Amino acid sequence: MRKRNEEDGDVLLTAEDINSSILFEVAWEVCNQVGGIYTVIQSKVPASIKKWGDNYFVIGPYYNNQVSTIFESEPDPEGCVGEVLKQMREKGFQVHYGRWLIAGKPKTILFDACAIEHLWGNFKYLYWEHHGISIPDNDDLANKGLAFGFLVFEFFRLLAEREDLDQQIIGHFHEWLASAGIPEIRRFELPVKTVFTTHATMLGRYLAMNDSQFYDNLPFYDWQKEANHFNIRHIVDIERAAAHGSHVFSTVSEITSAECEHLLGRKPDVILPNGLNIERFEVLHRFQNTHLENKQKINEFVMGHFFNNYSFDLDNTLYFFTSGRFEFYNKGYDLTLEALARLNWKMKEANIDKTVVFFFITRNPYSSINPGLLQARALLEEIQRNCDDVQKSLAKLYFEKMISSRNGVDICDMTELVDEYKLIRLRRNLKSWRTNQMPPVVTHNLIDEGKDPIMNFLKMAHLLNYAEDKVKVVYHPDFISTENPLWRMEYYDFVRGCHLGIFPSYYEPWGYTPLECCVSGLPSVTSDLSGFGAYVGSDPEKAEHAGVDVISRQHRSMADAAEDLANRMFEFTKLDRRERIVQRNRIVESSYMFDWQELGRHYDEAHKLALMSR
Ligand code: G6P
Ligand code: 1S3
Repeated sequence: MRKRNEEDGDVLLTAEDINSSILFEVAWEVCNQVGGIYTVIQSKVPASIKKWGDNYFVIGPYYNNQVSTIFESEPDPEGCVGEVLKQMREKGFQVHYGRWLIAGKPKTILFDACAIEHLWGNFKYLYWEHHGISIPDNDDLANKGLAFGFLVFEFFRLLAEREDLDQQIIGHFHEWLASAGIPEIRRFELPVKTVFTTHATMLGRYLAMNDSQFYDNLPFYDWQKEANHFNIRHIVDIERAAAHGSHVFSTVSEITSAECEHLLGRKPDVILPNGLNIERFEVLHRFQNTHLENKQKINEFVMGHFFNNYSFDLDNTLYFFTSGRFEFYNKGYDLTLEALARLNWKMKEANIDKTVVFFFITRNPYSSINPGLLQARALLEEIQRNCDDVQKSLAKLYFEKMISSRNGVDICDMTELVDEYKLIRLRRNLKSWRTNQMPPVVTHNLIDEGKDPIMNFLKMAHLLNYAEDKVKVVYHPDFISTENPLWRMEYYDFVRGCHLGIFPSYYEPWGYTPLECCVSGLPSVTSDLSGFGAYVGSDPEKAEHAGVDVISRQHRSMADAAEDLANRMFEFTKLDRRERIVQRNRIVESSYMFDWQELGRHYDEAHKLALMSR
């Protein structure tokens, strides 16, 4: 490709570039939520449409059981794209066209890779013959990704063949699962400008999980040996073929760029930091109320979880949390746990008159929600209903008695107005609710609690929700949702109701969680080994405004980093309510820095570089 030349000053995408091109953004997570890439594409759509208008499409996989609620079919669009979709159907492929039902409702093409399972063997043979890459039969996902890659390639081949197409085609591919078509596009020299963005490297993720000296050893790994060792050679091969085959290669952060250089053998041409669609997040002037409303919902959870055994002052309780996929070391759960044990000790020593409830929100196999917790929650709701009932009847009787009284304001003893039966019912409720059993740490029955590293640490550290602990822990091995009977709230509302996010990752190409805190007005702690942490931390003033505290993990012992994290949490517990409110206001005001309207310019640069490439 033609490398960017700073002196040219010509990397700005112009209106003419946009009018004369069609941009197809291809990702496995279009209409298919798996992880962080879904957030990238979905949040970026409004800004992409604002920039590209009608010349913007997204392409993803078709999963029958998943698309029904988020995808709406439409007749094929007029023009070349619609014609190609018809041609593909005539060839026997299952192709869907419509709108992805998210903000911006982008024009969406979905290819069904499962419907052509009979062709997978063929694709595998071709891929091996053309690129020397062999996909094993037992990796179902890789096979689907490969078939999807061939469908995308076929789409671009037919589109590029059309004589009535007078626009340049740009294919922007995200992550290895969507990128298998790139080497084919290049092999056939299709006139398609390709951009490949990797959001991590597969090998990096595995190595970081298994090597505590990952960053020091990065320049010295033998990628083939390691890929074979972890049994992910075919994925690394696809990743490398896409990285080397694309006109423009990109990733989400400097830290992952270094990883790409060493493990994939190509340095990314451009870094594409992730943003968010800020408007979606918060009506700015309301956000303090939103915090309070959602905190009250978390209070209900906490009452259901703890108060049948002992209680504490909710007005002096702080909610801290971490969340993400269950990668114990990569997400820094080990460091967080160590810091929590230290925080508990520090708060007790300093006699801090507050309680911290720390939530681990992640996903780990479980058989069911702890039935005891469900029952406690149901009983609590019944107590609440019965209290409301007493309150209502009392108000009515009190009112009637008062207006019929001849003794002025000195009326009656209220307790005599309450129906005996209702009081007995309440007493019974309370008796069956109270328990001597300690509030559990984990909310679900884990499949393998004996081997669970969070549980093992907590047991070893005796951080098990004793009444005297200042730090309580709730380990919730599932994501929060409105369908979950323990919560009945959305994850983002949960975030808004908390006070502090803790994300000291060891391996994190970007890391949306601290960014999500920022746009919700919450301060957070992250590490210099996360892409976002390093990005925001390179400008301390910016980091301070955004409420992001970046702790150093690189070249530092675990004990040292844990002490640092514990101290930062400890300092937060000393803030009073007014200080927290002021801090939240400042943070939310700075969130515009991470809006796609601002960060989308990096994507413009990648697309311009692609258009300039030969
Ligand atoms: C928001 C509300 C206030 C409330 C406060 C609680 O700012 O507008 O009415 O007192 O949240 O803040 P805290 O940090 O104690 O949860
Ligand atoms: C990846 O998802 P993950 O959690 O597997 O992509 C995300 C979006 O770019 C990124 O935020 C995250 O760090 C990566 O790890």
